[in-house]
Amino acid sequence: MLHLPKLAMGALVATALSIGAASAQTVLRSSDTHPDGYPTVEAVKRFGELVAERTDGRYSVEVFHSAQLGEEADTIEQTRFGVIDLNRVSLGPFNGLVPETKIPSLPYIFRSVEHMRKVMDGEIGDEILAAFEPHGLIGLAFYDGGARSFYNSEKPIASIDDLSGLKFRVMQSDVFVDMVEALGADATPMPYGEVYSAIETGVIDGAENNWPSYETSGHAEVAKYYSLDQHLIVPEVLVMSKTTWDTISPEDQEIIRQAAKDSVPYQRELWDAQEEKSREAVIAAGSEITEVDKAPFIAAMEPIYEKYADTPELKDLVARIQAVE
Ligand code: BDP
Repeated sequence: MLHLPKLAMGALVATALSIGAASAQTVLRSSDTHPDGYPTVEAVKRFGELVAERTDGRYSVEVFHSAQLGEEADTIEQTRFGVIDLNRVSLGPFNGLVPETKIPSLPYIFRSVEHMRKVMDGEIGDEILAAFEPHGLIGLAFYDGGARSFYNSEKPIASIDDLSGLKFRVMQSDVFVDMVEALGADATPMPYGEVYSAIETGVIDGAENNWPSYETSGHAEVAKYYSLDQHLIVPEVLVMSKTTWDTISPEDQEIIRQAAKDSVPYQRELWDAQEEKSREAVIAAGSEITEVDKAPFIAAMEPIYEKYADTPELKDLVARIQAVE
């Protein structure tokens, strides 16, 4: 609920009269799979505060965390159709819809988190944000999702050979299915919320994710072997429904874009702290961490690049990302 002082209220009413009542005090609903307090959830809340402040309360944001609005594949569809206004999701589940998102989702495309930040903060990032629009979404900003590594309930993984015969859950994208299969393991795409019980009941042996997700999802409780292969550094993205976007004045659209960008440094600060906290927490709770020689993993990914960077434009995108120092 918004509580505005009288003066601000007067200004709000005047603005509402001049640009149409439909945009007065609109609460934008935003989805996130993560629990309250998670860096992405907190960053979207901060974004909402900036939006409310800068639009004099014409717009505010309510974050529905913990997958209250559904699992990501479903909430993405609902966002495209304007049922949900905003969504914070990994780029992975967009791979089938927005071809450009496949490239920053390729294994080992980024040399480090710093490399990823530099690319996504620059021209290439803006180009990928713009690529959402023909698909009913407006890309607003990228957040950090750290590096993802494999974990499982069976044994420590120190080499590619150790992966053989194990079954891993991946996000819903063919890129990740092929990635796991190229390493000689089996892959099952599955919604995030189903992974815990799938590991617990032995339907799968493990999954792959960053430290904060590994901890906060509880997966660490049922899959204690975590291998630091860091095969993916997939950015997270905040998108808005184009249906909602089109009801917003150009001035407020600009405010919303800027507020999203302005929430990025805050998310990164929270992210860095959370990674460390989660890593320490899972180790204290008994997770066993294995160092991995990444070179053979990187070499095994060559066919994935050939298959998914399958147009001159996408090949060029790979080359341009790799060229960023
Ligand atoms: C987390 C991402 C989240 C994905 C989840 C997953 O933040 O958007 O849903 O991984 O593996 O790291 O599905």
